[in-house]
Amino acid sequence: MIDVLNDEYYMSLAIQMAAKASGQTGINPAVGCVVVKDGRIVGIGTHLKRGEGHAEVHALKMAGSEAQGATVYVTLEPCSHHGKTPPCSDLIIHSGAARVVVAATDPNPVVSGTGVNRLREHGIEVSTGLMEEQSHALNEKFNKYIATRLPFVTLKTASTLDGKIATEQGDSKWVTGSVAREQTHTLRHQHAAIMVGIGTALADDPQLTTRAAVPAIHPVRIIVDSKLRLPLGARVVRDKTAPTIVLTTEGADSEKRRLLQEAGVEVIACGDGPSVDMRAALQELGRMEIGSILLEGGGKLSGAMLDQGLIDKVVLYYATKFIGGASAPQNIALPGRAYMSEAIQLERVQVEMAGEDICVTGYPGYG
Ligand code: AOF
Ligand code: ZN
Repeated sequence: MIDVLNDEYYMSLAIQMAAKASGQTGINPAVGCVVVKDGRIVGIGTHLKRGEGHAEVHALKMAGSEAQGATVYVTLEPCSHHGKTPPCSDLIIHSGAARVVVAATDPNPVVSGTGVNRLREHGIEVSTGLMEEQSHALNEKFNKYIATRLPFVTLKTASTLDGKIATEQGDSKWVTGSVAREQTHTLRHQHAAIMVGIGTALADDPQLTTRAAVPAIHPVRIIVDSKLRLPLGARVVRDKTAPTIVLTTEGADSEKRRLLQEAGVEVIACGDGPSVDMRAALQELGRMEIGSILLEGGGKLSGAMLDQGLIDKVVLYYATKFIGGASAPQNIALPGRAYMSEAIQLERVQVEMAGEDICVTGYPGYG
């Protein structure tokens, strides 16, 4: 008999554990696993780092011989392939577990249903789909990257209600409050890279590091700089807190390129046009195993990428203020549409408060 309530109880624990490790597994998914025998939790595990044990490995090790006849709850289909680690489905089979409850199947083309099939072939009862949505939400970056080899791009902005990110005089401290700023650092932790345009880098000389209340990882820093205007004295060049990549064009000054490289910056030319070919750039970053990018401005780069259909998700903070100014910079400078029918429609929209600010999240539909 399948007891859905019980199943949800354990699966939600597995989801919670996975959620806490989200952001630290690189291009791998965040996965949690709980092993239950006769009404007792006998093993728990989370995938913590790419190249190290999968969630099932830790949980089954803890369970030991108690895994015999047990139920295994896992937020992602157990793998069936030899990657950096051996297949989890074989481990489950050898453990003697009787039943496996899976939240989501693994979109990795080398797994994709074969893990579940293997378990079934060995007489293990398998059900899938419990809390699938939560598992998907946790792994939206992995799900895109593993299927396309392109990084998942989240656009984050912080503006006034009239869409301004600074005043006409350039003052931007602070647009939003401390809660929104703290959440931004969590977002940084959850992405492999932070990206900004050269305008933002010149205006703010940002560090682009993660400064959250809980321990956090610094993403790779990416500056989009078609003419290599980034000063050698910029903080992202001088401080060695995290690697820095500059995306530029073939036509950029070769001497400046050499100087930046000497200073430890990786310079990548994408396209020979006047601006960086962002589609080619994302392909290159994907090849470098950068699975997710947090785009933090400025408005022109954000608008151009949204226009090209390169943004997967938006997180837009709005301070409940107006500052106006025709020349005050805009959060998203999207090239104008002639007709409402050409608007980019945000889908799966959620609105919540972040302290005193409004946070709108959603997924641009490019259909
Ligand atoms: C699982 N449990 O906890 C995770 C899985 O290179 P590897 O060996 O780490 O394999 C990575 C792939 O394994 C990854 O792309 C995804 O398909 C799956 N991740 N599978 O059974 C886990 N993290
Ligand atoms: Zn595995």
